[in-house]
Order: sequence, then C-alpha cells, then structure tokens
Amino acid sequence: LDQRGCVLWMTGLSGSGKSTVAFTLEHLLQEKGKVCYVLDGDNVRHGLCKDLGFTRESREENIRRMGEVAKLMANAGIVTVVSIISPFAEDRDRVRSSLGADFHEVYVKVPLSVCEERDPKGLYRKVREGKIKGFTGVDSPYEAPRSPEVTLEAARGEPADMAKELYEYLEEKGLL
Ligand code: GGZ
Repeated sequence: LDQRGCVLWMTGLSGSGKSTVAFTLEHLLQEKGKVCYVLDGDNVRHGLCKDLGFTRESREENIRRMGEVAKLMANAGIVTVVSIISPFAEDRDRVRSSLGADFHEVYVKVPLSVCEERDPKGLYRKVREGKIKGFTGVDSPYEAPRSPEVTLEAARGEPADMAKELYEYLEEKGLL
C-alpha cells in the first residue's frame, strides 16, 4: 500500500453525526483510491462486541477491543476511522498511548440539545420516557476530550463539510 495507515478516533454523543461523517469520509477517500475502513460502534456491537452492554466496564472493554482492531488495521496501512461514543477520557488515552503518533482524536462537538432534537433513532425519546437507563449525556457521563487533534463543530456545517475538513486534515498531516 502506498499509504501509511492511521487511526482517526471519532468521539462524541449519540446522534452527533460521528457515523455519517465517518462514512462520508470513507467515500471521499475511496474516490481518491485510498484504502479506508470505518469501525462503527453500533455495527461492531452486533459482532465482535456482541457480549457487551453499556456499564462502565463494558464500555471500557468495547473501547479496548476497538483500539486493538484499529491498531492492526492501521499497521496494515489502512486509514481506520473509529466511530464510537467512547465517553471516558481514561479509556481513550489508553488507546492513544498504545498507538502513539498514529492516533488522531476527533471530537465531534455537538450539544446534547441538538442531538436530542435530531434523535435519528428515537433513542433520546425512549430515554425521556424512562425506557433506557444510563444513556450517555443524560444519565451517564460524557467526558469531552481536553486536547483533541481535531474538533468538528456542528455550527460549522453539515456532516459532509465535517468529512471534508477531516480529509484536509489527513492531507495536511501527510497521512494519505
Ligand atoms: C449510549 C447507547 C446506549 C446507552 C444504546 N448509552 O446513536 P447510536 O445508538 O447508534 O450509537 C449509540 C451506540 C453506542 O455504542 P458505542 O459502542 O459507541 O458506545 S461506547 O463507546 O460508550 O461503548 C446508541 C446506542 O449504542 N446506545 N444504549 N446507554 N448509547
């Protein structure tokens, strides 16, 4: 492969648009002949992480597994985009330590009120109805990154614009 491989670790609330940005970026990269793969939290939870729920420990293990798989893929030269809430700074920092310079934290910074209003899967409504407990941002914590390599703000545009911003970041850093 004529590319180095890296991990773009997208963290943010449910409904922040992480996955949309990730898959749009994948599309952009594929158009340019680059190899990219998205590890999406919701998808991986149907397979590799099928046994995990949403307790503190389960989330930690989920993040650990995603980090290990992402590391293997990045070592194979793939631009690996991880799209997972990863609410705890400690867990993300562990992945950062393990990956070193190949790790790029991307904070999808969208206010809870906006995520709730979008509510693409109707999950926030269920949370408000008391049907889901321990939901990130509502009654389970979300620790925002302190020094992410990239911050994508909802106010600055649609997911497609955010994907373009990430593409430019990869180019600038010589990662493509
Ligand atoms: C947060 C939950 C929960 C709870 C189900 N808290 O928007 P989605 O639906 O598709 O993405 C969310 C996904 C979160 O999985 P992650 O693997 O990204 O989470 S973590 O990094 O914390 O391990 C949401 C859905 O699963 N979901 N219950 N209680 N999100």
